[in-house]
Amino acid sequence: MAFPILSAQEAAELIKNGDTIGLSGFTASGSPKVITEALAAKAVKEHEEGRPFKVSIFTGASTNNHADGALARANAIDRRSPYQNTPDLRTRINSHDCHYFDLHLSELAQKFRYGTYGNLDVAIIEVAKVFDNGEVVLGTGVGNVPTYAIHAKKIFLELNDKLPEGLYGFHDIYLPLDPPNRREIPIYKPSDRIGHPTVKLDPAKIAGIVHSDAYDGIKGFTALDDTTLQIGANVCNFLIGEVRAGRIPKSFLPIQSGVGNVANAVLFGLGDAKELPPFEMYTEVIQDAVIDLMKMGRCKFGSTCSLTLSDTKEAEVLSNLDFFRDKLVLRPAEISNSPEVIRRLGVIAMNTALEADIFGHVNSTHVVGTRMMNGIGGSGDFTRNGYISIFSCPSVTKGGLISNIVPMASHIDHTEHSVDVIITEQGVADLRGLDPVQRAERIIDNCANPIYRPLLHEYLKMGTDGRGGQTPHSLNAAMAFHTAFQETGDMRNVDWAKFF
Ligand code: 0RQ
Repeated sequence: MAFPILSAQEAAELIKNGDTIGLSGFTASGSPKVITEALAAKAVKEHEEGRPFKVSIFTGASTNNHADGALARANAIDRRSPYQNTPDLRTRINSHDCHYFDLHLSELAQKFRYGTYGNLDVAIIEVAKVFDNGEVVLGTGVGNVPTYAIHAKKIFLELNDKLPEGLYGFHDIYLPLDPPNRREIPIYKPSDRIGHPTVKLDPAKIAGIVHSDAYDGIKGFTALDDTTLQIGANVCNFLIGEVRAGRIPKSFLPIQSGVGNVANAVLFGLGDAKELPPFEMYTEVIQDAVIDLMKMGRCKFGSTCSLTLSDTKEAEVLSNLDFFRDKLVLRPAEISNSPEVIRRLGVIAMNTALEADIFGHVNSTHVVGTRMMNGIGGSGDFTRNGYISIFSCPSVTKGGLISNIVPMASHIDHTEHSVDVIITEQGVADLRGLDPVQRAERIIDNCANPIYRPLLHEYLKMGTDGRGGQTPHSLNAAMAFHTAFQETGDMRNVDWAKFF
């Protein structure tokens, strides 16, 4: 069957104000680029002519500047889920121009299939190849494509000419049955394949193919510095200690690693930690550092939802696909992030905190409790179900004006019940088996920056001295670090005397 070839503008013309759209991709990779740019241009024109134009956007995770970025600048996004990390969209979310709901990534597909979020008018899917029967080979990110493909009334394909057909075979597309008919997802090791290399689309739904050769535009990471290098070393030393003590098997366990500069540094550390055996990953994102670890033989296999690689690293992988063919599998988000599989495999979950409080609650999403940064992403899927759940972050931010260890987290994404270990460049706080006061002492002594330790100890003492309770917060003072920062720009200006 010959599918219509459209320009990006022609495709955008077929998308209406109020439509709900599902986009391919995950954490930028594999997201559409040219139709979303054209849609943003259409929105700008509609707004200039006095007509409303906004669409709802559902994805696998974050997209790129061509999708979230362009559409946010055009103020064309009404509703958005489950994750984003684009500065322009962040601004729209925090100014209430866009209704963003922040969701565990593993949950979206099934909720969509049950109709929780309504109908899906359009899916825009980046592909490496289209077969005449409507089957497609996806690009470097899968996200929720299998579900969006079923539910969308019409589908536009972005056939990206830079994606080699050799990507055939890297994907493992599997849709679980939904409750009450769900059976086990039969993955028993990261490299198990349980599905199909292509997504089978209904050819009647394919409204057109748009050619593209655009890159996702993913930037490399900030150069490692003393702080991030030390965090990476502390994580690795902790893991080595766990293996020596027999709490992690000598053969090791699969690793999940989050996104960002800190996660990148942790991965870098694993390259050097030769006492740990070569390892496998069961994760949602594979970033540049993992590709280097594969070339070094340190990472044997990666199960992931996306290859979130800088443009140069992506080009390197795409031109050496045969080397990576037996080392990578790309899965839908509900499988890469499946709580069932994560728990079964015993995944070591390693994610990043914006701030952690002295009792072990973690804020990954909200700056000073109010401004959305990115979203919870898959960090909750892995943290709640991991074999060991580790959070790392620098002890201070903005040259010490902000302590990332605070009396009470200003927003909580991961509770004390799920967080096993907190690690900063100062050291490691292993919280397992400790009560709240013991946890607080360990986090303050091992993880807080020395410039904040006395203030944090004083806070804890105020609670343990008089107010009691198993988790001895002083509720009137619990947010004093944050209010000191808001009022004076420096958390060190907290004055406990004001409270007692
Ligand atoms: O701001 O860029 O203005 O300097 O936050 O901080 O230290 O560079 O950290 O890049 O590793 O990202 C939690 C955001 C960390 C990320 C977060 C400021 C700091 C800087 C970034 P600037 P760093 P990273 C897998 C799992 C949630 C989703 C997740 C994230 C910026 O890891 O989004 O884990 N995680 N998903 O200055 C105010 C604080 C701060 C602070 C840092 N306490 N207060 N600002 N910053 N701490 C992937 C997926 O789910 C797809």
